Amino acid sequence: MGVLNVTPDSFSDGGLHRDGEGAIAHGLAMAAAGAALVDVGGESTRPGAGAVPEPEEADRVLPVVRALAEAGVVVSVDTAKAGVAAAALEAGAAVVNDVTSLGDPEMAGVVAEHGAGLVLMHMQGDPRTMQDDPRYGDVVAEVTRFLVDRAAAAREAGVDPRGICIDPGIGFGKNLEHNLALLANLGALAETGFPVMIGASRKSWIPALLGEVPMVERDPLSAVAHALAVAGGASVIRVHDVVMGLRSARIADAIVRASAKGRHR
Ligand code: HH2
Repeated sequence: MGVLNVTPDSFSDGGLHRDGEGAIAHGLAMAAAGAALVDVGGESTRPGAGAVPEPEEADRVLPVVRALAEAGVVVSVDTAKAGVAAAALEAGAAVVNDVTSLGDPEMAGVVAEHGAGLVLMHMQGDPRTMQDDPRYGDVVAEVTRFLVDRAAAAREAGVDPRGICIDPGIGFGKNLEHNLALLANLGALAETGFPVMIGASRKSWIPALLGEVPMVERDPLSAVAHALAVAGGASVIRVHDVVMGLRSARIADAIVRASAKGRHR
């Protein structure tokens, strides 16, 4: 999944794809580079980010969603608002990526009505305060339980369970230790039977672990984490650099498949 932020303030690429034409070109380029999905977002969820009013978010994402869908790109819309999701699905999006996991009570109904796919992500708290002092007893068990519960709620509301993907939400109300525990134990999530998505791209776990690393140097480091995530059971990685993400995921996937085959000899 390629990240396409049509925002002025996203943490790593804010302002880069603000004008519609530039955003569309970048989305087409990511699809041409092999992204199976392009994730279009109009509201930053970086720590401290404020809310964007619905009409403004819709104005940002809809022309981009429409143009990419018309060009045959499979589009997901990164939104927590059912109104934006509905308009994006009408405009041709196929998937809703909801970082609040149905925080908007209308969201599941909208996804069900359109027969769309749904990404459910775990977040502790909200973006304004989530990194202040996140705490868990057992982070892996709590995140898994939450996502299974949200998937059941989506299903009850009529969402096709075959279209549900779960995401532990790297960096969303998690300190370094929490992020590493989740990345190291993706098997617990994969065992739920839902495909697992990981979005570790360029996030602050990198400087938390290594000390300051400029944004432009973070893609290969993100690729290491994503490759390990694929080896650990992730099915989808959400990346800014699609070429690097895809190549590293394919290497991890090939090694895992070879090792599975080797066991049968
Ligand atoms: N991370 C971000 C946004 N949406 N969705 C899912 N499912 N998983 C993630 O890890 C995830 C997400 C944050 O990254 P980015 O879009 O690059 O930044 P911003 O929120 O500042 O626009």
